[in-house]
Amino acid sequence: MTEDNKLSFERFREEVLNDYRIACTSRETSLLGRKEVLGGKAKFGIFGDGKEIPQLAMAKVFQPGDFRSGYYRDQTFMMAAGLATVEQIFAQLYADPDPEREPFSSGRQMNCHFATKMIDEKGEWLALSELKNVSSDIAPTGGQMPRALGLAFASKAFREIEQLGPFSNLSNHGNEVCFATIGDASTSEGHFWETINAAGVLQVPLAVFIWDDGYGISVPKEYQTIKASVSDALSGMQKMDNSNGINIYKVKGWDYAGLCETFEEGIRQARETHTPVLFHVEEITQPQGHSTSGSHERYKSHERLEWEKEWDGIRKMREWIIANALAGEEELTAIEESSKDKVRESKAAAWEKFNAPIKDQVAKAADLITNMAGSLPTHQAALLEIANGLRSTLDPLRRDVLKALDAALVRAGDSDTAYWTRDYYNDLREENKKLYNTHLYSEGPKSALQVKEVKARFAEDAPVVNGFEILNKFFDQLFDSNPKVIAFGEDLGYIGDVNQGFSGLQQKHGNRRIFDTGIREVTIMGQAIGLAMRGLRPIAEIQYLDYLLYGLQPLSDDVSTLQYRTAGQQSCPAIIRTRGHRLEGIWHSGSPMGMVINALRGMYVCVPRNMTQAAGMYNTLLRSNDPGLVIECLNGYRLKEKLPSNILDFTVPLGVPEVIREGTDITIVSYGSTLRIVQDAVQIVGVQGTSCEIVDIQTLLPFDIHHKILDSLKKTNRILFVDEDVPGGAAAFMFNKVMEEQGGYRWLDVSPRTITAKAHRPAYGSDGDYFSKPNAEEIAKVIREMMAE
Ligand SMILES: Cc1ncc(C[n+]2csc(CCOP(=O)(O)OP(=O)(O)O)c2C)c(N)n1
Ligand SMILES: [Mg+2]
Repeated sequence: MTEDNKLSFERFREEVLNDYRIACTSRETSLLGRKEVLGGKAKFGIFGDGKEIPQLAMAKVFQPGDFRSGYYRDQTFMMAAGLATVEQIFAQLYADPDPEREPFSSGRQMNCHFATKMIDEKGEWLALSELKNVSSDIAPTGGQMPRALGLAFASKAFREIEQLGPFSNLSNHGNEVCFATIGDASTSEGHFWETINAAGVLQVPLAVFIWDDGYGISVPKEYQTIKASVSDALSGMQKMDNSNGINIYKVKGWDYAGLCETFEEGIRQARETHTPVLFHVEEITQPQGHSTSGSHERYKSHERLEWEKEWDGIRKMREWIIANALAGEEELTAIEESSKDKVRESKAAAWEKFNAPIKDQVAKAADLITNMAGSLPTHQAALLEIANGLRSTLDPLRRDVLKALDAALVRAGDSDTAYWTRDYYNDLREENKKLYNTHLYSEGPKSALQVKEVKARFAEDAPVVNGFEILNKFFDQLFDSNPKVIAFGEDLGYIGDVNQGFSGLQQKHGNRRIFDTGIREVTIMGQAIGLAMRGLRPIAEIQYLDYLLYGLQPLSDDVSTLQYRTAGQQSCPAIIRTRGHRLEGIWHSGSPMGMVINALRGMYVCVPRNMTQAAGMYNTLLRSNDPGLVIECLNGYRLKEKLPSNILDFTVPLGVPEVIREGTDITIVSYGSTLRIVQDAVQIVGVQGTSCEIVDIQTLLPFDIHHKILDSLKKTNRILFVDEDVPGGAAAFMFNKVMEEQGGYRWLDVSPRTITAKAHRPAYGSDGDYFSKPNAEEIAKVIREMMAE
């Protein structure tokens, strides 16, 4: 052996032993983690035992700039990539809300749901091209796949859109690969198939790692997958020399050397040629079963359990190290022992640090209550019992402190001696609010609510054009001025969307920035998510509001929760554009706004009455980090509107209703297409002299943040909420907001009403519409009744 050879052998040996150490450390983390849950120190545990070896290999090819979109089995990858410590993993297991100690979710997510910081406190993107990036994990199985497609697709955008060249902080010419991990059973989800098909069509650097342990909780893969093999089932998607498609590899989960080799080859191709790759990693085990919620002895055969022991990846890696003379028995045993010690120490440190602030709170609260007891003889015994109860609580939590303080304050009433206790109680309430109730939306300068209002201006001779032409002119100027904007959807590219908002714009701005997609709403949303998380500004279209349901899951589970679940470390400023409310038939005139706003807390929901307002809302959203849904009026594209002269610069503030008709007798609150029906009704009652004030709420989320509706109600003392949703839908939401939150009930002379569509979907044809949706005559009748009451 030459000196050089010796050196490289020694380096190789060290790398392997270091990997072995990480594998042992990770395994011990899983074993002790489960014990912590069963012993009552944590509520739930799910771990990556059995998946250690492939994740070591995966981490080797994961480079700065790359992204991971995975699921709860990836702790070994996180450790090997230098993105998680054992102490942090235990901090998350204990739900430590401190962002320093639990950097993935500040205690908001279950354990092994990882993330890395992508934006700073001001909402500016970090230099992602230099960082190893982990998009925040979610629990819904397969939910990581649409996002993974989008993260990979962003690389394609950065490589192919010339104007994005200067953003080297975000991408290095699109060389970044998105690593998606998924379990064998989760590949049964439609999300998986839709993603793989789209990736194969689009040719994006997506690398999918399937951890095949043969089970989805208790259900074996024979019940999940054709031929019980996802790679066999996918084989027709294999890329050929003259076709698109994906590269498919099969590799054994215990074969350390084979895994390293296979991943290196597949990832190299994905990085260079943007060919998606799928690694079917078979023969993986689950030493402790699925999670702390069950035991796999209940559903796995004796033979299977024995097989899992024999084919345990760490055991196989150990055998391989010895067979290749990289280390001996003794050296490996020493590594195993020291790994165990390290995990034990880290676990203890995490527990200690998690408890320290709570212990302080317990001590302070108990002292305050004890002091109060001294000056309140009638309640002394009860107060001392509360204080002592708190002091002797085993493993107390923040809520125990608050419960004790609350109980003590109830006893003390408004006595002066309770002053400091009350003060402390209020401080803690504020502190806990910060820990648990922040970051649903963007906070700070990138909040959509911080965007300054700029009013639309109209020249004296402003042209009056069709609604769609307003949008078309707006999008044209937008694409001229903002290189980060990308728009896509079904029929959006070549024909410029079904209502011509983008007509002619693909020809002008290029098919890399404005393009058609397949009919696949889930992954259209995924593309939007990935692009937005990587610092671009996607406008993704759902062709009709009725089909938003197909894309609702990623918006609800992923987009809407992202800022909250990362405590503000990641943002997804995607804009989802759709059209709805009123046209024809069961699936082209829906207005399921209650469903939308209940599913999408964490997004803003804009319901513009015309296309000018829509443009202003797009402008507002584009200046912020908040994700938004904009629902254009399907029957409004051919209505005439005046073209503003500052179409790219004016903004519609979110959460600020507009009084579009002043009146003194009754306030009618509505939005979108329904406003035109309301206007007809107002004409009818006007004949009899009733003066109606019409308020356009403009956005459902946020809703009337300055209580402008209350101002109107104070004047008219009558209020009616009208929309086209089902009974109890968004009209009930508006009613609740004004009555309860704004205290509107105090200003009522007659009982408030809602008018909605019928509970069934709207029937086809003009009569179907008239008798399914609210109509002008019906609204007029209710107004008359309210005036007579
Ligand atoms: C949409 C959805 N359905 C059901 C569940 C409950 N669930 C959590 S994990 C799991 C099984 C997943 O199995 P697999 O994909 O093979 O991953 P593994 O846990 O075996 O690594 C199920 C059914 C879920 N989290 N999300
Ligand atoms: Mg499985």
